[in-house]
Amino acid sequence: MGAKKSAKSASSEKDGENEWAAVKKRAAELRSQLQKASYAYYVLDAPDLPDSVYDRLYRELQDIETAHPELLTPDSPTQRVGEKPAEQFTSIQHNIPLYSLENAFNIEEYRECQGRWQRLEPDVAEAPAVTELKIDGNAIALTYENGLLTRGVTRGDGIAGEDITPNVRTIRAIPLRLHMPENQTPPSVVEVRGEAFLPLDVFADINQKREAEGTALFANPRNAAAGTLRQLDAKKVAERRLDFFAYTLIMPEGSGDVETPTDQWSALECLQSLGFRVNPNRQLCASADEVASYYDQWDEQRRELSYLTDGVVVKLNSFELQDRLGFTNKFPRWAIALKYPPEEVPTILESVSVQVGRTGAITPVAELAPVQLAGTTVARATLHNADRLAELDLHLGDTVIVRKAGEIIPEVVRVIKDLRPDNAPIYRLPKTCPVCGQPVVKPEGEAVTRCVNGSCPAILQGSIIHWARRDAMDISGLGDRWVQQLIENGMVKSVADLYDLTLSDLMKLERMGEKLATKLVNAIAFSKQRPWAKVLYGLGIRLVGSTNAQILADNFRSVDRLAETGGDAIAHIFGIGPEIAFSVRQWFQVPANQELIERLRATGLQLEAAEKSESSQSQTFTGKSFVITGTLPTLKRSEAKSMIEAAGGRVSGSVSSKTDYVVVGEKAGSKQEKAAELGVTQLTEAALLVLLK
Ligand code: 3B8
Repeated sequence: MGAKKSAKSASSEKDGENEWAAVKKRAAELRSQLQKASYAYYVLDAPDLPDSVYDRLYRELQDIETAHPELLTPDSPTQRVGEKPAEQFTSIQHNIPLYSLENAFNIEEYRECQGRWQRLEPDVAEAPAVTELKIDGNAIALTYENGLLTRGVTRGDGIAGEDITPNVRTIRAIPLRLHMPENQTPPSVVEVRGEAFLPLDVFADINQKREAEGTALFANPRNAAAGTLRQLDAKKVAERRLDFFAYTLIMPEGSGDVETPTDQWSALECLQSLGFRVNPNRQLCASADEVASYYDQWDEQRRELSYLTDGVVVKLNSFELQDRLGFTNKFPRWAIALKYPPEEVPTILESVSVQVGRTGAITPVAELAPVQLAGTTVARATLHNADRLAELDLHLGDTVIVRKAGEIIPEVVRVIKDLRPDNAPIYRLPKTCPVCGQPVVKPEGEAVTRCVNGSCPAILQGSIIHWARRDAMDISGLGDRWVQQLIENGMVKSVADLYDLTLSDLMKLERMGEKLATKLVNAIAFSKQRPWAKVLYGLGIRLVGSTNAQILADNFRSVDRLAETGGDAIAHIFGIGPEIAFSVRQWFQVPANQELIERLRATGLQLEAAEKSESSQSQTFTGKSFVITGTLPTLKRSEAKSMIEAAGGRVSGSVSSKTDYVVVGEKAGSKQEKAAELGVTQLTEAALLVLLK
């Protein structure tokens, strides 16, 4: 695709005017190629350009724009992230109000509503309706003038919203320029409305980060999306990976070369062809019965989606009929939200119990009057930690709202203070560990309260359960009830004791049969074969999750090497850093832990890496040399390095003619330039992962 020519070489070909014209043409070409690729990637879900090529084209365009700022256009793909934060959002009046939808809570209410419309317009009886998923996000309105995105506004109160244009520009599912067939003119003004939302995995990541930082958690993806849209720093918005589904197209007739749709179904198709992401799970329904089966079908199926839906939206398909029915002062008379039963319900807080985890973290748990919630009975819900408790200001006897979102365990989201009984006592976390009775501590700046007694039985129980995890030592059958008994009976005081358990020891446990006991003894014995990285993870050192354990095990091929290495040397491994290094150092300095290692060694566990397997001959990257530069989107460099090495490749620090591949990330500098100079193949992280597969 003639993408090789760089801005520089283009400029050396011709002079003056000619040169400028050529560069200008090239910039337009690049913009169009990048725009097409983004559309294929984000909207069609069918990438047609390798990331590496995309990145190269992107950078070429960036270079041109830096050299010739006059060629920079507002719809350039390089302009997705606004550099400077807006002062403040300005209020903007909507040309046409952003109405909200009337709610129906079951199919009967929908039929009643349809009956009311029908009394106004008898044609409603026979009229087809479009059903769409109701995305649980934030409505926004986008304006395109002569094909260019010029404005993005929140719903606000429906009459006026906030100008969040720089933030909207960071959303990849929103085109900066309408997609038009060659030589066709876009309409002079178009308004597109839709829902901006956060996918569930992105939401989970955000809250996980906030929990680690000790910042207040977002209650749900919708609030998180709303918070993100109103962020002042568009760069932060870009990091949050908002997504968007378009559902309304407002386009005056006879403007440009786009045919004005006459019904909702073709409007959705038109939106898609203009470059928007449109939810694919729509249906044209001929009757209320068909609406009912769509509603039932998605009540189940929506759980498989990567975003939250709280109902379906039913719209009469014909725009002509919509116009005849019009609006009440609040809602359209041709569309309704048919909601699913709420997954948040009120109940009474009866008491609070306290759990102690493997790290000593104290988690308050609400004991509730049982309620039906999303198909299950809920009697307990997490209160997370002391900070969250303080935020909620919980009193015993309070009416609280519990919520279950997807797979997540139920949690208490709010307290209805107006319903608080007189004299209801405030709940405070205990000052001592409920299991061992030792004082608990809450380090400044951390949200978590901890028991720091190394021999607290709760911590021991948690650490044994962690040790037995499938991704650690994989001891199947060692469940909570056995672990608890083993500890209570004094049979196990550390994970090393597991390896001394005999069949007859286990048979002493309540309800333990011979068959089960045999299985368990075998599973424990078998775990001695687990590799060093899994053992290291199983030890449960703070901040050493399974990935970090793998990195450490790859860099320190035995426990002795790791134990004798200074914190600095550990911290210098890519992906590890000082905090983790400190935690590792600290762990190995505790005499009890040193003894544990000696006992595990005596037991015959794998405390060093196995020799490289003989299969290394035929690995993907055998004999290939790699350089990694810049920040990769998801992998730490150390992770990329271990993956390359695991596939037989070598990773070095500098690019030379002997380098086979350069893996490039964000802010890749001179190494990438060198690679380009030498003609070394460049890979993005995505490309690397494909090759590794
Ligand atoms: C008219 C049509 C409001 C909406 C609408 O997924 C109107 O269509 C609206 F006045 O709010 N959350 C959707 C969704 C929301 C609306 C809609 N369609 N799919 C949604």
